[in-house]
Amino acid sequence: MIKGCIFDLDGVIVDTAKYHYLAWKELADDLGFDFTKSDNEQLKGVSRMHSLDILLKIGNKQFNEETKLKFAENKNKVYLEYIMKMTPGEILPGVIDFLKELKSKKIKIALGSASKNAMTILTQLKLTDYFDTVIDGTNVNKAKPDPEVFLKGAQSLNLKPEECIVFEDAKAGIEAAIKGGFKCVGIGSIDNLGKANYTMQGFYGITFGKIVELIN
Ligand code: B16
Ligand code: MG
Repeated sequence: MIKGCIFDLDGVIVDTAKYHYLAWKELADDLGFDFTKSDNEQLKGVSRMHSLDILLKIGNKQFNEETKLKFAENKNKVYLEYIMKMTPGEILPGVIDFLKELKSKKIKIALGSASKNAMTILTQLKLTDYFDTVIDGTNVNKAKPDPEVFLKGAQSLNLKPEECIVFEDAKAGIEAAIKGGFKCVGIGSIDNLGKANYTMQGFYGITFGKIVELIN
């Protein structure tokens, strides 16, 4: 029986990928190479430092650790400027109704994100009260596709993995959920997320009851 839901943040609750893109692009521009929106797809769900490594590989650039840490810190400053301007109007369609339905049915709610900025984003979107627990980039050691973030989420909700559904937009996140023994729903294209128990474009027009039916 499903007793909990664990949500990824970027790409599931809000589209922060566009702000990550603009901030990384600023760095690429400074370093003198092209970074396209399609390149940005490779950074979804990936940690900040790993994202930087991918970006530098695209630009064929190499730097020492100290410089890389500075780049990442600067990128985060730029990213946070965008985040601080976000409003609850940017929450993806259907998300609030879905969270309200979960609350009314006493289904527990966790966040399972790679982002170190997750709490700032939830606060900015006025969503913190919906979450029973938040597991993010500040309290995990192993990045997705390792299941650590979701296992910690389930543990913190006092639930077993098989009692939870993970909602994820990144392939690595779906792999993490499967490895951890969770049911999972992919948010996005079936081409990318085909391993999920069910894939949908977003939460608009769907209910928790319907999803439970579909994944069984
Ligand atoms: P930060 P998610 C991920 O969030 C993003 O998809 C990914 O693009 C980003 O690099 C990562 O968070 C780290 O973010 O720099 O804020 O710590 O999809 O796991 O919610
Ligand atoms: Mg994501």
